[in-house]
Amino acid sequence: HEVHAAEFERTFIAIKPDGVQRGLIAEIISRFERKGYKLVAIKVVIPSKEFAQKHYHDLKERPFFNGLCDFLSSGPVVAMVWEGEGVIKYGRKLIGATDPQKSEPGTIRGDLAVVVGRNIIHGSDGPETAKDEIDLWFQPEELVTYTSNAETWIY
Ligand code: RTP
Repeated sequence: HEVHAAEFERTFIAIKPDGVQRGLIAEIISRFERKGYKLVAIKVVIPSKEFAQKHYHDLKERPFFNGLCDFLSSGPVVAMVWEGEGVIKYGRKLIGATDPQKSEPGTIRGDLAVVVGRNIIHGSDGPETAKDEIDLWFQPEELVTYTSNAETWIY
């Protein structure tokens, strides 16, 4: 059938400062790319603490909130938007459980991280948060709509 980019969902994925400092950018991007998802926005940013607090506003009552926001703003983050069928839910599957002690081998956190406070990557947990997070991190014109030739073979 005919594939239109508009029918695919989008999710926000961020490589946190630990993933960047450990040289895991290409490794992480590669897993989403090989799966068949499409990169539609990417940039490197050092978020301010205020920005990190906005990103994690849902967790502001948690005891680890302050440390988490300090950490996210401690260095460069690779902010991305990935597009594809089921990418929000399946992206979380590629990432693995929040606590790397519990994530399965084969997942990004299972293979590449050890503790929950340094779990190298973030992914939106549902359609509403995906939309909110994309809007927080990106201007609309930073998102690129295009058809890749591979799509006709992936779908
Ligand atoms: P994420 O959004 O980053 O994929 O994580 P999540 O939904 O699986 O987990 P969430 O509960 O939303 O936590 C967000 C991030 O907070 C850090 N965290 N630290 N006990 C702790 O020290 C603790 N618990 C959570 C993690 O970096 C987690 O990814």
